[in-house]
Order: sequence, then structure tokens, then C-alpha cells
Amino acid sequence: MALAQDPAGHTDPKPWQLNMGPGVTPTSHAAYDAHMIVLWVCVIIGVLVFGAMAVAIFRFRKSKGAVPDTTLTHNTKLEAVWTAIPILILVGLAFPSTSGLIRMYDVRDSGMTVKVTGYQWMWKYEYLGEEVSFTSRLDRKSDDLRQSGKVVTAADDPHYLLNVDNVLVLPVDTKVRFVLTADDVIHSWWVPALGWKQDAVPGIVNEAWAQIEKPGVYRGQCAELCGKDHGFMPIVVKAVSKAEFATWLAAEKAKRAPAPEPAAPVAAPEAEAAPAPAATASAAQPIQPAAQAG
Ligand SMILES: [Cu+2]
Repeated sequence: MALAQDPAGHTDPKPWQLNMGPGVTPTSHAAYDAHMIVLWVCVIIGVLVFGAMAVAIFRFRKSKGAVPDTTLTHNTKLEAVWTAIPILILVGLAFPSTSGLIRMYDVRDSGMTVKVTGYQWMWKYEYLGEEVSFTSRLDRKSDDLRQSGKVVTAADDPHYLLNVDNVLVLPVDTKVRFVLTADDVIHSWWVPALGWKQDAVPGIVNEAWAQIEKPGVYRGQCAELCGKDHGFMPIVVKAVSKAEFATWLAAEKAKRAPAPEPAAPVAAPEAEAAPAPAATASAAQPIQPAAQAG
């Protein structure tokens, strides 16, 4: 809808995507790199094991005159080798995964904090210290389509069940700390491009962080079965430049600031009753909105 098409393109999961995506954060790259190392180690082991098996099957066939060796019971040297090699491989693989995990859990030195609260069935986002907060739920179009009973195709809505009414806007190149919790049942906040998912558990505050490298729209979903509408509480993160974020945040604050204002003109007689002199009270009124808006 109003969302710009993700310029990074490859960061969101695609239908029939087979491999993990590299994501847009340092920790997602670490997870991707560890995954690729493990993948290639598995490929090499698979080729060697199945290759040896194929050679054994085709070269040592009965029809080729192969006779089974019934005297061999064991070979200590061979057994030591095939025990040592997997141990070394596993210890080697522990390094990239452990270093990545340690980094993922290090939420120190963050530039800002967003509190995420899971509800049946929506998310609430609070920019801590900024007094900006809002809920984010499935957009009306998806909701109408899903209740229409028709078979929805990409032509109806390319982001069916993936768009929300209020997106989580975040600045790029900023270490954003997330504190996650829930208000009813366990949910899980998951945006694949950020490289992690974190459980949102009632009564517990979990932490995570993301430093997004590229502006774009990154989508996710609740990843913990949380009730009948579990499939209908998507997540949309919109990463923008720091300057754009500052503008957006100021606008959001301004939107919230005038809320108590409509009462001001009505309350004017009461204001005059306050210690402020009557003469200055009328003069102060036009200044008030300007001062609060700024
Ligand atoms: Cu949920």
C-alpha cells in the first residue's frame, strides 16, 4: 500500500526460497555465514560418504566376483580416525556459532530502545523515552480479503496477510535494543531479515538488538502459536535514514502532543481562575499550542 517496495529485494523470504537469506544486520550475516559453513561441511561429508558407498556398491558386486572378507572384526586405527575427525569438525563449527550468539546477546551501547508487547492478536511498539507508542495490527485490506471467503491471489494483494496498519519505523546504522514481552499468552517476534526471533512471554522481558544496514521494508510474523488469529498478526519494519527517522519521530510526537489541546479553549475560564492574571491568560492562549508543538 503506502509502503515503498523493498529496495534491497532479496531480504524478505520468497515463495519457494530454499536457502536462508543473508539479512540486513551484522548478526543476520553472522547467522548466515555460520549456516553456509555448516551447509558446505555437510555437503562435503555427504559427497564423501555417499561416494564411498556408491563405489562399494558398484565395484564390489557379487556379479564381479567380490568375496566378503569374513575375517575383519575391527580396525582400531580406523576407528580412532573416524572418531577424531567429527570431533574436530564439531569443535571447529562451534567457533562461528558461539561468537555469533555472544554478539547477538550483547545489547550494550544501544542508541535507542523499542519495547515490543505481544497481544492476541497485534503488536504494541513503544519508543522508550520518546513517549511515542502505537499498536500495529493486520491492515484492513487483508482483513477484508480474508473475511470475503474468496481464494486470495497475489493479484488481490501482493502482501496479503503481511501488511499492517502502523509500521515499526527504525533508523538505519543505529543499534536498536528491543525489549520484548507479552500481555496475554506467549508470542514470538520474528523478522527474518534481522536475523533473529525472540519470544514475547508474559511476565518476562527478553532482549535483542538489531542494527539495520539498508533502508527498506522488512516483514515478519508472529512465530509462536498464540491462538486462533496467530496467522494474522504480521510485522512490518520500515528502516529509514537517521534524518528521516528524526523527522518521523518529531511528527509522531507532534501528533500526540495536541491531544490535550482541544480542552484548552473550553477550560479558559478555569485557567483565568488560576493564579495567572486574567489579562495575560487570553494572550497566553495562542502561544500555548505553538510552544507545545515545538
Ligand atoms: Cu502471536
